[in-house]
Amino acid sequence: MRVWIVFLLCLAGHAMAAPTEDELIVEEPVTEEPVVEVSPDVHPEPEVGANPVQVEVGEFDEAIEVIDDDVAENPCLNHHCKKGKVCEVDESNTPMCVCQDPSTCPAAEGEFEHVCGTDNKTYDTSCHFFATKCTLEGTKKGHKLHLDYIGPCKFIEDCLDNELNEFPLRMRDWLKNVLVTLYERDQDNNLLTEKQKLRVKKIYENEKRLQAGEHSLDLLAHDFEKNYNMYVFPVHWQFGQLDQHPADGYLTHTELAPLRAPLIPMEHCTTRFFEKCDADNDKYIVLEEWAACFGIKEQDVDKDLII
Ligand SMILES: *[C@@H]1O[C@H](CO)[C@@H](O)[C@H](O)[C@H]1NC(C)=O
Ligand SMILES: [Ca+2]
Ligand SMILES: [Ca+2]
Repeated sequence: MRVWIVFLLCLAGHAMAAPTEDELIVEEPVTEEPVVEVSPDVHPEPEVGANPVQVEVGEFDEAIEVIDDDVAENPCLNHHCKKGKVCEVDESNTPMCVCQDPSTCPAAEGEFEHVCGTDNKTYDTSCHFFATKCTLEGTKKGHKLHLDYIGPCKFIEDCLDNELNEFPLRMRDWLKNVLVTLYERDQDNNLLTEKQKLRVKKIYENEKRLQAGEHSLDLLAHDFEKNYNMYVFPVHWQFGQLDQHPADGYLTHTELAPLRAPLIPMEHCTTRFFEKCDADNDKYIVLEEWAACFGIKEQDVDKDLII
């Protein structure tokens, strides 16, 4: 249970950090300058107003392109490549993206930068991982290789059936608490849209709401039964947060990564849970599958709730 709270605090920390960092930039633009150098492997700075879960997306999204502010004569300066690739010019000075040599990736500053691939191999940093994946492009091995989780590969114990059933209980409660925390902190910075705020307001102001904290599984199950309606929106909201690249109603492995990757080392049922979520086993999780995973009834699945 404790790990969920830590995770929540980490995410909430991001939400808090974003505006503070921005204020610093506004007040002291000079001190920020040396850090402005942008390269594909630098972790993107959280934007003000970005959702904390979303903030992490850049780290895992293979399709996301890094925006470089410098525009100059070098055609590469304005040419964006996806993760794992760098820009090079050919003989006619035309920019093109080629696989990055993993040895040119900045060295890891610590074990926390290591990532574990679905090949159960530890990569020094996500840069090393994506550069390696790029060199395997077009091969079956490369197609199957994904970033599995944050941190070095480790032994992850099997998830037992009864543990698997507990997982959504805690995750649902956690999603609800993330939203309420965002709402509480959202007085000035728009982490939520007006529509979303109204929906969370109802949860926030409900006196019967189970407060954040450690709760027994019995209590969580009881609360879900009694206050079912409070869980419907948070489950939809999380789907919308993840389904962004593109927002097409399908969650890919890459889109799920910002939620899944940090969770796996802490919660050994994560992988099995999301595998089971893809009920028809087509590698995509659609809203209906997602909602069912969290115990939301079919008749309460509503695409309009995501907006
Ligand atoms: C993955 O690697 C770790 C560390 O090397 C090892 O302990 C673990 O058993 C491996 N897992 C699988 C499924 O092979
Ligand atoms: Ca999508
Ligand atoms: Ca599916």
